[in-house]
Amino acid sequence: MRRAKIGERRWAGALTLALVLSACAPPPAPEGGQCLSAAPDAVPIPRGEGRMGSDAAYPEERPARPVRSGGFSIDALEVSNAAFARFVAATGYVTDAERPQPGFGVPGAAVFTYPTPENPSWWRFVEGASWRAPEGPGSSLEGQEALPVVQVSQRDAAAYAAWAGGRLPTETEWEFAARAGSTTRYVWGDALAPEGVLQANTWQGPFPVRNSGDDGYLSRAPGGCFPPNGFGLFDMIGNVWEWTATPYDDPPAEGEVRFTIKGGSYLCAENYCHRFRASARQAQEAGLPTNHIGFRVVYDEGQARKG
Ligand SMILES: [Ca+2]
Repeated sequence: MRRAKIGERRWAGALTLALVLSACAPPPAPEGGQCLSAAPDAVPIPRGEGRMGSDAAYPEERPARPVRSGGFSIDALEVSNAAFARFVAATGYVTDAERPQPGFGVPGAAVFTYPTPENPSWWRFVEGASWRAPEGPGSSLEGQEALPVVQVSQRDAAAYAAWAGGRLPTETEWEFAARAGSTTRYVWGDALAPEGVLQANTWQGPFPVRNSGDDGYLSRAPGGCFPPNGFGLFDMIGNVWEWTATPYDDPPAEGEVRFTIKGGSYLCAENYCHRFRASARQAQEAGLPTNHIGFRVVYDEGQARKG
């Protein structure tokens, strides 16, 4: 009974976000559009000192502070549908979205939907949505093997990571890897679209009513379609948010544990969720899968990627 109430509350929160709109001109379209044809090996991240957080962005990113991290390897790409399918085939794992959802009593997950005057929310619970059908019944993974897996809970992501021989990154590890030593506003520089070229899969146009797709994608993109960061990691920024192992609330809040997600997604726009930056962070309830959150895996020294 208590679980149902938690579920109702979390969904009510997700579904009643207010619309915040402002006018902004999208940057010019990128050129090329070359994507990787195969997933690279995990990338070793050297130990070192860096910065974390920001005093010049959202309050939750404060304070800017020095950190030491590195000494692990991290997937060069977000975990793909093909990789997650191998995990499920090998283990028989059943994801949280494939089980009855708290407050609803049926399997399903949150799906982004363009708002209408009748329904101004952009997150809707869709019965039957899961990693196999990210947008719900009628959607599938056909032709989407290289796209990042979504509709996975934090538990699902951690289970995959363990099977793959690693674990989810902490927030510090993730941000250290994403920055790759950069100190600029974005990991690629101070301009969102240097020389007119967009550097990540985000949203162009006024969110949530119109996505111009100027970056080439209206939704998720295959891994590795945008330039890598200084460590050779792709899509740390944008495409899908990424689960970490770091709880968001300190001390823990009442109710379901919320974890920190990083990097922003294809739904982050200049006028809303300006979180396509390494220090940006957001809270996500551990058991709430959506179609804009995925993950990648880190491997400690001596561990090798499996699967
Ligand atoms: Ca990402």
